[in-house]
Amino acid sequence: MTPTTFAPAALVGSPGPRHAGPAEVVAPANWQVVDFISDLHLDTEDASFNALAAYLSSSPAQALFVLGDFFEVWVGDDAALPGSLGQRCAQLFSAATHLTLFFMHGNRDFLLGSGFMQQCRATLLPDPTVLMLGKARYLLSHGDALCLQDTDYLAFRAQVRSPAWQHEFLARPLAERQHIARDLRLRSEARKQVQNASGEPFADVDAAAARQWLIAAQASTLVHGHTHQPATHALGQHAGQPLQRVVLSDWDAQASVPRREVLRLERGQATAQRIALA
Ligand SMILES: [Mn+2]
Repeated sequence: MTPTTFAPAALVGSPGPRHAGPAEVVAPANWQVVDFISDLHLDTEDASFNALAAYLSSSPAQALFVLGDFFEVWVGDDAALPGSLGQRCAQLFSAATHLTLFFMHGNRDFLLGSGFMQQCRATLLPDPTVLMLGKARYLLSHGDALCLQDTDYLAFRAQVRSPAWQHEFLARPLAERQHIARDLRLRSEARKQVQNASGEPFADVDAAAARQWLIAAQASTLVHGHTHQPATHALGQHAGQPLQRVVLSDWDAQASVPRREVLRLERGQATAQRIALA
């Protein structure tokens, strides 16, 4: 997928025909602070929505990357009807003019399209994408494609990410798409309960695959979400450089201690910070 062209076009480029690799975002010199969020799973204007609104109006960052599953479900940009959650979120993003905004698809909101990006004044990035901040190269991903043990999901993913499936799905009436999405959610919940009862751990990012992605992208840090297991994992070394993956937290307004976390990179600082929003 080529990125939509809403952000300054010079920021997003492909690495060129001479070397294969992911798309790249080259941070301009004025980006001192870059933030990342993912897995808000918004489906109502709850406390997470309010925290997001406060964050967007006050963040010291110059850029925000939303690495997937911002919405619990997205059935097409035409669902952002006046007064809907989608449109209210687009209003928040478009008002945050001090931020350059990027979105990546998650497994829930993979149908976010160029119409919604324009409403948000955001740019949709392919998964994965490299962010170059000074000399540092970060590989950004939602993370679902790296959970190699989740073979049922990967088969589903291959199906629903195909242009033919999406074209056919988006041609259906909105109400029908919402019905199908509800059905898929119920089935996914049921699957989760079976898995919980079995005591088997949920599929996590495959370390060898993550290393391969990093090496191919000439990056040392993978930043991803999806697993809802915030942590930093060492991934050994390559060419004398330590490799690692940094996992974003999900947001949960219902948790006993509500979770709403931003991962923050500052230019020239080796370590990312985790910021808990009030
Ligand atoms: Mn996800």
